[in-house]
Amino acid sequence: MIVALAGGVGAARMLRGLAQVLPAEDIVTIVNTGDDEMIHGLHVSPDLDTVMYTLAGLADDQRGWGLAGETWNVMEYLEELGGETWFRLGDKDLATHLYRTGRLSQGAPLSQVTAELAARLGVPARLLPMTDDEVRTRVRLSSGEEVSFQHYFVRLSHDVAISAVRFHGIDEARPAPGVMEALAHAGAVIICPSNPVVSIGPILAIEGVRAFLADHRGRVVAVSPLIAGKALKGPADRMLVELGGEASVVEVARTYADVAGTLVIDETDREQADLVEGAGCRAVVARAVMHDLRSAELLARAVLDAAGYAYSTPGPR
Ligand code: FO1
Repeated sequence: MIVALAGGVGAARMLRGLAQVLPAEDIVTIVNTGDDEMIHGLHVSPDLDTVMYTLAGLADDQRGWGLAGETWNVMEYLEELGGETWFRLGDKDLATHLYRTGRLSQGAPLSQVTAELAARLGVPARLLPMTDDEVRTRVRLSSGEEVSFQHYFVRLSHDVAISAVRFHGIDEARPAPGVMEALAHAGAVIICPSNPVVSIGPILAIEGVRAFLADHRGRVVAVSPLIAGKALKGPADRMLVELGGEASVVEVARTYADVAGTLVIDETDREQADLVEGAGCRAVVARAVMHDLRSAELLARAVLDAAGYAYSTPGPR
């Protein structure tokens, strides 16, 4: 069994690749919930939904969030009414949010609600929120104002400089049921190519997770979300620079060196392999851009090989 630590789109693609290679019951995914927020009174869990919809084959791959074939009647009417529509919830996606919020208000924990939704959507792999407790990523803009993560990411199109990030509630948060057990039984732990600061950072900050991985870093493999100094999607490259680092695989290695023995980097970053090793991670070079299912599968194989994880499905011809 392997455990994957996951944020949004990059992680979802990696997981789709892993699901081509391993039986679904051998994959447990621990998902960031720091991006969660209440919008229109509904509990939004963007990373959980991106992973869930992708593994169910329902995601809109172009947009990177929400459902394919979505309609927007509710948002259009809300706009006519003068309501706020900067965060767009499609008509079908709204049903997911009504279900989640309804069950949470009945007292069901997020891990339980996630399991229910995943089962209804036919997602075979296990999805665990990092915690059932409330953790909210807060972003300090260079103006000094502090805003919620979705305000920064969606409302401001992450087009503003930042000076700090913090995870409100992290000190009181405990790992969701199954998180530490999955890590304890994992033959390998994969840190998906997600934003190291705001997607993987909150998971590592949950009590016990960083210390556990540090003790088992030999079986932890991270995949760089930066390729030739750029994030394929989202602001990871700019965030690393604005927070005092650099946009490179070497910076990713510095961020993960205490928890991951190996960092998988793209072929275009091959020349930085020695610097990655100097920063504390063994460097493994692979094709890290996932354009389609095939390239995601090949990357998954490279990552499992880097972890020394034995799997039995035959390789591609
Ligand atoms: N991202 C946007 O850029 N605009 C949106 O209107 C938007 C709506 C949305 C609704 C549900 C959902 O699960 C995700 C949504 N996202 C939207 C994506 C999301 O906010 C971010 O991509 C993640 O938080 C970053 O991982």
